[in-house]
Amino acid sequence: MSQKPVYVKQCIGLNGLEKIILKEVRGFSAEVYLYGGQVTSWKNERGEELLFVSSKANFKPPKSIRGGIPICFPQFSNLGSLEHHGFARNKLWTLDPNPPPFPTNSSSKAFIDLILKNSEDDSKNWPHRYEFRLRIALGPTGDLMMTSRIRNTNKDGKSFTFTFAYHTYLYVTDISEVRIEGLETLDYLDNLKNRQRFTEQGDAITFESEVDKVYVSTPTKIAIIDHERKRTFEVRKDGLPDAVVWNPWDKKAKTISDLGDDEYKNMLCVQSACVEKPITLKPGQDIRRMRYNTFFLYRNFCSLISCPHLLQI
Ligand code: TA6
Repeated sequence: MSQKPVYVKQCIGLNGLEKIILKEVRGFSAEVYLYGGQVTSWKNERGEELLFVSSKANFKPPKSIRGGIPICFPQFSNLGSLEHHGFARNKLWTLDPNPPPFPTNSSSKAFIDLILKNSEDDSKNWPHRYEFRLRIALGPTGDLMMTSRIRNTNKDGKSFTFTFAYHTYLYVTDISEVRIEGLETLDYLDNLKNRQRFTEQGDAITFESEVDKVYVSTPTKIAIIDHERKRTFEVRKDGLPDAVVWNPWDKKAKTISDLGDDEYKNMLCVQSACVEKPITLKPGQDIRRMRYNTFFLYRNFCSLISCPHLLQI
């Protein structure tokens, strides 16, 4: 008798931290740590890693894990008294044992819901009650889908405001041979120049020095083309108007203790985000439309990939 496939498996990862493995029958897989609610691995059917995680990453609280897909909430960057990129990436999330089912027209069985709620700790710098439900799913064709639902559960009648990003580190073969399509001619805020606003000139975006830009009002589809590996990542997003592009290049990389000196060559952050116009939620209100799908396309097989159903949770 053939064994039933296991789509979701809970186990112990590095330094005793709990992690969950998602697997699809054709061999695609992803790994998620409860610490940070962070995806740390996403592999195609050939077992090739698609995300970058630094060889010097600390899988040890309270530092966040350098690589994969950190969740930046309730702030992206460094505004006010909160820690850089917010606290969600430094928290232990819980696994919902009974997540609401996927819509019937989606065949994904490899998915989990993680939950993060306010704690005493957060209250010092961000005195709000919230419930953050993060669905992470591996589609039957290997695409990675993330959906965030954030609800204001304040009992004191207060609204709260936040910014957000899926801080995705993609693995690239050689950053000098990578091109991004979909952001050309758009406005961006340059983090290297005090967030001044500029307009991107020219064709596709390529890399030859440090880049740290917040592209605003971006299209729902962005392509990242890795020439060396003949691979294209396609990002599709909804409810996340901005896209942050970051590569520290050589000098900055040397100042980041949990990043190897040369590792900048193999990483590119393309983040689906909401930065320029923060989101405000009234008590009882929630936002469900912060969706993010990433596909990998091998150039010859592009036409085989179609957009899966976007889920409602
Ligand atoms: O997303 C770009 C950025 O905000 C950069 O300015 C850079 O500092 C990076 O994130 C990493 O931040 P982290 O707090 O993870 O070291």
